[in-house]
Amino acid sequence: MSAQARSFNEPMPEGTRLYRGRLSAAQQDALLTEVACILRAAPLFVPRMPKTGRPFSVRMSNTGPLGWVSDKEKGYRYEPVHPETGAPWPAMPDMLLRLWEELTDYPASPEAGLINHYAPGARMGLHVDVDEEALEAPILSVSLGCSARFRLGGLKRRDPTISFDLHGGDVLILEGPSRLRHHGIDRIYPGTGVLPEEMGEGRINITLRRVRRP
Ligand code: MD3
Ligand code: FE
Repeated sequence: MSAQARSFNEPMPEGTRLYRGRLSAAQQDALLTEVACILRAAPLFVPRMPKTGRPFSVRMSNTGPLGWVSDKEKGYRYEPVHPETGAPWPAMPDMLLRLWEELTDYPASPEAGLINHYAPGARMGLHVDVDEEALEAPILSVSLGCSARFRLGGLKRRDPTISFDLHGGDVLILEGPSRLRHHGIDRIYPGTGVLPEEMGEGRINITLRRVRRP
């Protein structure tokens, strides 16, 4: 059996829930239309690593009251406005708020919807998400467009990892004992999905996060 076939059926660790094909093709199209509208008001920007200023290969934007940003000078943080336009982030689509309500039992709304855009060749190295004060809240991720190879590790950087593919329409929830796991995107698979014309070829991932404790 190939590694790919084996990992496909791998049981998810505790606190990791994968809803394959949770969004229908029509729902994915509707959400992508909303994302296109958000990106016209809040264009994708290139985040930079703290201290070195090295650019990410993924471009980002945000929806909701807070957005994740990063630059050389001030590093990783949440801000209420776009780093280049200074405008507040566009409101979070109802569809995403409803998905959060339906799939999580967290008693408050997500504050940040981080939009990641992966062009062919873009990747995201293994990392943990720890910039949120509300670490007891789940993270909900929606994949759109091209498929990607996702890697999920443990609490320590060198812990063993499992890999599986995320496709357009998949929803992944990370909570409890999985909330602080390392994770990353090794690659996207060009030609496996479509985005609206103005976004070019690639993959969009939206992660919903609660930042402050309610
Ligand atoms: C596992 N994004 O924006 S989403 C990120 O596909 C990020 O764009 C990836 O990692 C992407 O920080 C992965 C799935 C995800 C999100 C948060 C997690 C997996 C996670 C937090 C803990 C463990
Ligand atoms: Fe992450």
